[in-house]
Amino acid sequence: MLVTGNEILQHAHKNRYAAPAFNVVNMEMLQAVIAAAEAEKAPVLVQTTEGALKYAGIKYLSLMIRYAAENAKVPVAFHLDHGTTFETAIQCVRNGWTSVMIDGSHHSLEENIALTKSVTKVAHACGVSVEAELGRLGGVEDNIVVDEKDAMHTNPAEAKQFVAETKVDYLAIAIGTAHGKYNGVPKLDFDRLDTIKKMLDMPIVLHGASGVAEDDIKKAISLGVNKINIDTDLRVAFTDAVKDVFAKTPDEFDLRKICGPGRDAVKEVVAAKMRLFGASNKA
Ligand code: TD4
Ligand code: ZN
Ligand code: CA
Repeated sequence: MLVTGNEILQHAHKNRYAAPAFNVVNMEMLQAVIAAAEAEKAPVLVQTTEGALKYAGIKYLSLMIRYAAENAKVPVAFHLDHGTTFETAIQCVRNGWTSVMIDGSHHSLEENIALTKSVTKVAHACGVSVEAELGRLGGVEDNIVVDEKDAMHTNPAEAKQFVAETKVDYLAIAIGTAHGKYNGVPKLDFDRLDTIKKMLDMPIVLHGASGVAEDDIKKAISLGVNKINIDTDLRVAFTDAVKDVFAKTPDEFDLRKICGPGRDAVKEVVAAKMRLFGASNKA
């Protein structure tokens, strides 16, 4: 069934687990996520970036994902990941998304507050939940030194002010993760997470979670992370399976025999993440 992001994240916040959020760009990724969620009896967020909207088209994604969510046996929220403008966020609200992220993390605090506020005002009036971000995620190649790290990671006092002024439903924070593949092993700032969770007492979101050690994921959940974004691990699972098809049958040209194994591989990774996040059997 299609639900708002808030319905899933409030349940996760109260029951101290993390709802998984997976990026999809096509039918195979979507079907893999929904099939795994049903098999694991897990609530799930299906999310699309602006890049996905550009690739597939807003109407294609909207109709396909709404159909999948409405017919799923588990709660599914339909989320915009890293929306950068008021216009994109509201276009998604108009086209059936039930949760939108407005990412003003590259702006000044004041500008981030103003942008986020403009989105929460309209989205909340339409019954759509809102995620925002404060602090900056590392780039994958960044070799961040300690003082820079302190400047980039989410400031707890600012987070408190940000949430009070913007009325966002859940907040993405920067504690040392990065999007994409890591060069080394990321070191997470757990004390900061603990402080922010205690000060805010609301659902917290962790981005860039592909490649983070399983024990660190578990620790982050125990300290109050309630939504975890995974993209890279799914891309790798899909493409590894496709590479395997071509390694075994280099002349294959039936798309179903190429993308089908990709879909199966993604389903397995999604199910494993759901178990790791404590989301299995929470639907
Ligand atoms: O928000 N995300 C996913 C980012 C996806 C970027 O997609 P585009 O290429 O369309 O912009 C995450 O936090 C996931 O991070 P991960 O480390 O798992 O990839
Ligand atoms: Zn992200
Ligand atoms: Ca990552």
